[in-house]
Amino acid sequence: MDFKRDDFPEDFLFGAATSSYQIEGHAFGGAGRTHWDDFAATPGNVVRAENGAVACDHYHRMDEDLDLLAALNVDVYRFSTSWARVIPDGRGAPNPEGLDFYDRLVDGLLERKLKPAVTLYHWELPSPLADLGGWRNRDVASWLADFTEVVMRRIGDRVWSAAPINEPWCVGWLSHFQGHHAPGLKDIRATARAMHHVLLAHGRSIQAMRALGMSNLGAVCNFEWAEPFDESDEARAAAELYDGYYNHFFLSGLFKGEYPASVLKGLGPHMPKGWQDDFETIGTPVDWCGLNYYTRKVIRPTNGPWPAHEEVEGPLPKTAMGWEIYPEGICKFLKQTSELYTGDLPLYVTENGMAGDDALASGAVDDKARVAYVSAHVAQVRRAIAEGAPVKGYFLWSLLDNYEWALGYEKRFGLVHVDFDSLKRTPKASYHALANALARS
Ligand code: IFM
Repeated sequence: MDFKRDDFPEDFLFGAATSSYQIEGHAFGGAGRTHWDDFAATPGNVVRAENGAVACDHYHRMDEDLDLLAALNVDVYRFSTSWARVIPDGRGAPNPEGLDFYDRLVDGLLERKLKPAVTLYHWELPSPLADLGGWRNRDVASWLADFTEVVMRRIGDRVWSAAPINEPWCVGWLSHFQGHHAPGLKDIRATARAMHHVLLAHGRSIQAMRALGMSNLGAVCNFEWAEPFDESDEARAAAELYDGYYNHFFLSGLFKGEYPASVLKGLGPHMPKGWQDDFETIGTPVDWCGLNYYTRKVIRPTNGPWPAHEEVEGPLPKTAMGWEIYPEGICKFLKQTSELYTGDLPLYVTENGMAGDDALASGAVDDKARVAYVSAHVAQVRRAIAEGAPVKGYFLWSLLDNYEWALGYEKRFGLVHVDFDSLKRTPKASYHALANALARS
């Protein structure tokens, strides 16, 4: 890496991130069924119909993985709790084994002097709640608040930070409009409801944690820079609309108590009754804001129905996801977020990283491309700080190669290679480079 810990302010934190369904092994420990199990079992949804039943078997290999984190010299571990592991039916009786697992995880982190940063929901909705309409049902806000209380009554006294939901755009748009993620809907009415309810649930979950006396609570959104295909007014408007429902809808709801007019033009008629009255709950104050950033998209107009645009392949070098590498975007979003929405509130880059063609050769993985990607993005984080953005941390996605959702185990984002047959972990060159960069002198 071409940076060192000393290049950053004393209180700047480095971390690594994962999520429950992507690494734990959902078949273990009494976890209930989730809509990802159902989605993956439906032909055509996921590469090779793979699911998270075993994943990285982190459930049984937690100590080995926490040792890897500690030796990486990071300060924070961002992980998520599986709703169906803790409450197998989504509501009702908790699973003691599930709560014990997260209890051990938090203690294991603290023993290693790592800060536990928990996300309550990273996408594996319990199937019985999906049966009731999932994110389309307004009651999801109460269900999430109840789940929050069960988890935080157990670990809330020891976590360093907490956020209710990872990437509301993925929960709302990607899963209900594009159908790429569970529950795999392509339905504008479902989308409008899910995009609003995800924020309502966020607010209720924050309130539940405040009621328990917790602090350092935040929101984590994802961002993609939207680039117009050409100079035309039509292309510019298409990119602005993409920017609206991807990058502004959620921040605007959380921090301004309104949704962008351009997005309401399409979603407005499908919003749930009385949505305008929910902003007080949605805007329940938070202590920080997290940004997940990977790429930009080039957008061109089409003649179809709203939103009447499409993504086209851009000219920049790409990762194994086919995503353009555009480090400047991370600086732009950090500055824009503080300027337009969050002011002095601490910002964290809660995810950044890349999928690579990371083959094992003679027991090692020489992922130079990832070292270059991380170095370039971290340089832009430094630039954002120099230009006034209150950025307090940067977290790598991901510690381990893991279940990349609809792409199964094909795409490798890890600093640590995982052989999905033997489950052997092999730290990649990027892991060693990051450990060196973060070593305290
Ligand atoms: O793997 C995902 C993660 O679950 C959420 N953010 C983006 C990552 C890479 O696609």
